[in-house]
Amino acid sequence: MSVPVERTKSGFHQRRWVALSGGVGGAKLSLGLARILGDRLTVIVNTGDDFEHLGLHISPDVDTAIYTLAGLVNPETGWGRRDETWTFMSAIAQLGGPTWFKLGDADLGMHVERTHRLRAGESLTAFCADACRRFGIAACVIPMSDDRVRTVVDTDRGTLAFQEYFVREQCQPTVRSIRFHGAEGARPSAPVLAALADPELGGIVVCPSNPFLSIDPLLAIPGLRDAVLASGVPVIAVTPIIAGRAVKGPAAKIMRELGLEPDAVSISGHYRGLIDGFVLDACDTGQERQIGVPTLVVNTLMRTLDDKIELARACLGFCERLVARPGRAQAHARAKAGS
Ligand code: FO1
Repeated sequence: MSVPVERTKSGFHQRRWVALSGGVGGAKLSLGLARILGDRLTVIVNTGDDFEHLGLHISPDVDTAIYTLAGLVNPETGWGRRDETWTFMSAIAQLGGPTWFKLGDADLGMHVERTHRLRAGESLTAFCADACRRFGIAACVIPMSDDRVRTVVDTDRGTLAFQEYFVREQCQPTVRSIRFHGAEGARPSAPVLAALADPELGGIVVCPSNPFLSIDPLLAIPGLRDAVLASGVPVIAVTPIIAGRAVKGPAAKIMRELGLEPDAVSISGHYRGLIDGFVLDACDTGQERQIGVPTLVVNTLMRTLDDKIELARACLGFCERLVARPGRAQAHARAKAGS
């Protein structure tokens, strides 16, 4: 059954909405939200995964968001572009260069142009806005900051830069801790702060991205975390764990390594003090009793576009039924001090 895109103007359309997102899982829900909200959606994206590779500035989660919203993403991987060719990678391999991080030919255009424009003094935020316009994306995709933040993973095989851990080592090392270099001194850009302080803001949706690797880098930027806490609108989070397993990626493995049970209760606990509501999967019915905020139990697995739109609509409706808890900033500070 096809889910109708909103035709009549419901409450959703009167307001603006913010999604906080990492890579593939976050982009899927962002696409559902974008189909309903169009230019009333701002997606604030993790840049802790960014790195310099082969002389290029790679911004994987931002590109995943842009390609997904533009309908250009590779449906098999969830990252990179569909119908990609790999001549550049073959040439690098022939010359004995590094091939562990795969850059397709069309994708390469994004990295080359971005690197060139950043070196010419353009901000990452401005480049993303221009790319969105050129790809015909109505929603705003904004990097969390124009300042350099780099996720590093302390493991049993030493400290690894994020992409070394994630792609080169295939998330095999055991994680001991995760840090976000530069986050303490980083500032959210003006568009990030404007989106979070918009008087028309209806709510903030924390996408089903890996909380530890993909959402924590955003929240580690003090100005961004404070803007979310001060927003005065409901904040909800969607679980990336279904029946004890991550839909994609190493979230469940990392949780076990950090001494946490990989379930919805732990994920909601991780966001304690930040969120006013939590969305868990129907497979995990029963866990809502252990979650200390109002819950919504729905299908959170997004296989089709209809699934994405349906989950997005459920999230917006849930958000509209919630009120932002007064004293959220203080509650969050207490939760962090106690954890
Ligand atoms: N992920 C992989 O597992 N292997 C790759 O070779 C790879 C290349 C790649 C190139 C461009 C891009 O935008 C993303 C890419 N990703 C790749 C995905 C990316 O490393 C991760 O999914 C995210 O950083 C985690 O959200």
